[in-house]
Amino acid sequence: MTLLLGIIGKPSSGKSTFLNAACLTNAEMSELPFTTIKPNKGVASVKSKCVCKDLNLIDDPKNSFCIDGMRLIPINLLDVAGLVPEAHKGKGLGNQFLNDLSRADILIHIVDASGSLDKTGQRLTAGTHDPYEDILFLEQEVNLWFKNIIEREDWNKFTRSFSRIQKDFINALSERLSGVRIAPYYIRLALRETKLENKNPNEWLDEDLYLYSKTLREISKPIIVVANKIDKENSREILKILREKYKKKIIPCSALAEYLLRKYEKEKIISYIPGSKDFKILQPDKLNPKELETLDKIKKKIIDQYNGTGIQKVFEYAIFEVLEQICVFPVSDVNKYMDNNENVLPDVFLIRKGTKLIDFVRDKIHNDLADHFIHGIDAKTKKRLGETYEIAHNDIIKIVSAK
Ligand SMILES: Nc1nc2c(ncn2[C@@H]2O[C@H](COP(=O)(O)OP(=O)(O)O)[C@@H](O)[C@H]2O)c(=O)[nH]1
Ligand SMILES: [Mg+2]
Repeated sequence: MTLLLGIIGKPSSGKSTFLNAACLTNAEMSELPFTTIKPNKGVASVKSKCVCKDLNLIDDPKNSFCIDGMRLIPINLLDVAGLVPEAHKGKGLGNQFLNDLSRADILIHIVDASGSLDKTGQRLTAGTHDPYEDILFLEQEVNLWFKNIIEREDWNKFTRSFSRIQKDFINALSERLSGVRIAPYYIRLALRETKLENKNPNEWLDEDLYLYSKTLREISKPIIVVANKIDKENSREILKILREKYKKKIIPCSALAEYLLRKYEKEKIISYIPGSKDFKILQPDKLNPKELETLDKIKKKIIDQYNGTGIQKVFEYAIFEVLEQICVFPVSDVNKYMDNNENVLPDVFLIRKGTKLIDFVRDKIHNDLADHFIHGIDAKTKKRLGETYEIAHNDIIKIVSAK
C-alpha cells in the first residue's frame, strides 16, 4: 500500500497550497478558514538515487519515474479540514477531521511561521501569534483524540476484567483502536515504553492513560513540523525562536514559492526539478516585470538561503528518516534486471528498514507467491536469499516460487 501523509494545521496555515504545490493539483486555496471541508487528495513523490546509474542501465520505470538517475516514488497526500480547539470533542469539523487522519502513516503539521493568524485562522498583525502554541495545541489535540478512542465511556468497566497486562488486554485494546490502523506491535511497544506493562489496567490513573495515548500516538502517527511562509518578512526571526523552544527538527518551507515554480515549470516558462536548488528561466518574455521580480526573490530569499523551498525535504525526511523506509526493486530476470515484459527495473517499493524478504513478498507482491516461496536471488551478487533475509536499501531481488 502506498504511504499516506496527512497534512494538518490550523485554517489558513497553507495546507492546500502545500498539497497543490507538491502535486500540482487544484484544491481551493483561500484566506477564509474552512475553505477545505472535504479532504483533498494528491499524489506527490519522494526522490531516491536509482540503481540504474551504478549498473549502467537504461530503465523502463512503471510504478515510478526516473529523471537523471533519480527515482521519483509516489506517495499519497491528504489535506484535511482545519483543526480548532476541542476538535477531539467534536467541535468545528472535529471528528470528521480526525477520522480522515486515521489512515495516515505520518502527519505533516503546517505551521504559519509568520505568526499572523490566531488559533482559529483569523488574520492578526504579523508576529503577534506564537506558532509554538500551535505545535503544543495540535499535538495535544491528536493525543486526546487517541485517549478518547481508548477510554470511550466505559474505561472502568472495560478494565475491570483485566487483572494484569496480558494477551487478552492487548487484543481488546487493539480492537478498540482498529479504526485508527495501529499495529498490535505498536500497542505493545507503547506499553513497554511507558512502563505501564507493569501496572494493572484497572489501576491506571487519568495521567497514565494520557501518557499511554501520547506515546502510542508518537509511535504510530509521528508529527513533523513544517514552518511555512518563510518568504514572509518576519518568519526568519520567528523560526529561530521556534527552534529554541521546540528542540526537535523543524523544516522551513514556502509552499507558495514551490507552487509558483511548479506552475511556471508546467507552462515551460522555467525549467525546475522539484527539490532542486536552482531553476532556469526559459521564456523571460512570457513574464511581466513583477513576475520576474518574484522569481528573483524566490531565488535569493528562499532557495539560496534555505537550500530549496522545503517541500521536497519534508517528504524525504518523513519517508526515509522518520518512517525509515528503504527501496527494493523486484525483477524476474537477474541477468538483465527485467520483468516478464522486458521492462528494465520496472518497479520500486518502499518498505520499512528491517523487513524480512517473506514479509515483503506477502505485503507488497502477492500472498500466493509468499505461500509457495522457495527462495529469493540477489540480482547483483546472484546469491540465494532465504525467507528471513533482511532486505537492504536498493536490493534488486528475484522471487522464486513453486507457482
Ligand atoms: N506568503 C505565503 N503565503 C502562503 C504560503 N502558503 C500559503 N499561503 C497563503 O495563505 C493563505 C491560506 O492558504 P491555504 O493553502 O488555503 O490554507 P489552508 O486553510 O491551510 O488550506 C492563502 O492566501 C495562501 O496563498 C507561503 O508559503 N507563503
Ligand atoms: Mg485548505
